[in-house]
Amino acid sequence: MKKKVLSAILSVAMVASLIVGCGAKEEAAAPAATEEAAPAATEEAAPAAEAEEAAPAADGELIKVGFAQVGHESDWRAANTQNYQDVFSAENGYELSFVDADNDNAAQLEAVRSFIQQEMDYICIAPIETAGWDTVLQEAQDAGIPVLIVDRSVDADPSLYETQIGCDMIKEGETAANWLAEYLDGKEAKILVIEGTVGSSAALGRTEGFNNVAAQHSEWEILDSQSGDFTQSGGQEVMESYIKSYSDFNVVVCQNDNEAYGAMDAMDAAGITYGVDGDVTIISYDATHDGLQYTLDGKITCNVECNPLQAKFAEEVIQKLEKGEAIDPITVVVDEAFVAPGVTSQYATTMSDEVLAGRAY
Ligand code: GYE
Repeated sequence: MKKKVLSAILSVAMVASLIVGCGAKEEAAAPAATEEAAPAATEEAAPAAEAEEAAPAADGELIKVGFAQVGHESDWRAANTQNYQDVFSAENGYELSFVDADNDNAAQLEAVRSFIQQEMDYICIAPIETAGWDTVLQEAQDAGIPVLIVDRSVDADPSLYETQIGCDMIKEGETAANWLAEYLDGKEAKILVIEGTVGSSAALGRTEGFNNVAAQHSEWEILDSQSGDFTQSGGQEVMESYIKSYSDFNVVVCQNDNEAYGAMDAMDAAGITYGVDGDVTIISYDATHDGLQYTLDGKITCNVECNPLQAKFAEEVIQKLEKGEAIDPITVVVDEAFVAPGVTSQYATTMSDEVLAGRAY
């Protein structure tokens, strides 16, 4: 099992609200709510400096924010949760109510309804799926509670929420495929895709973006595309089944780093070589610390970033709303991509020890 020290540290920091036990991050934990986030236990995921400037509400009371989080499926998610808990701290003027929906749509809707009942000042939702949000968003609007859609997007009427903050998933997919075209330079590709959670904007967008570019390459064939649910075990299971069904493939696209770890385990067990010196080229998304370590090691050849440190953008929006200032309807969190040493690309930065050292999550 490929694990990392930071995950373990974060797991300890979040044990009260999130994780059943250290090293058991893929076992289902019941959705849990906490009043006020535990103080950060790590330097690594420290909040951005801007967060420290946040002022408490004008009347001196803490601003009540409910955060309906997707779950704890990945290292990206753990870093995103920690970042919200750091930024929306009591010291910064907030009372954060955090719910881990454990990738369960019904639990996430219930969390939002309970935030409405508790009369939160603001509600942040990282929607598991894009669909099914209109009714509950209308309920929040009727209750006069502003909603911020964070990380992933929804397909609801934008007048039902204040703003959407997140990465451009379609662009990430296009970056991955543009890089692949540059890398293969006209060579044939037989591609297996391990998608993220079905119906999530992260999976939909990365698939759409990749396919947009793939459509221009008649020398590419996408053999299969199945969901690994953004988890390591999901990535491993899908890869094991692909290995049984397909004997001839040379590219595996994993829609997040954790799926890539599982896919690498499956290929190791089957004696399939991968990476810059192997038979199979792996593309991953997220560019978390461990993902970039594998990229530096030449195992993942291209890793497209999605930055989980997004809480400061939500905090900025809330501060503006507190002051009655105008806000942007969309904030796009900027990404880049990274490639293994020895690979150069117009789409990506070549990995080095320095780049890895700068990656805290
Ligand atoms: O890529 C994955 C996580 O929504 C961007 O969700 C996020 C995705 C991220 O589980 O690791």
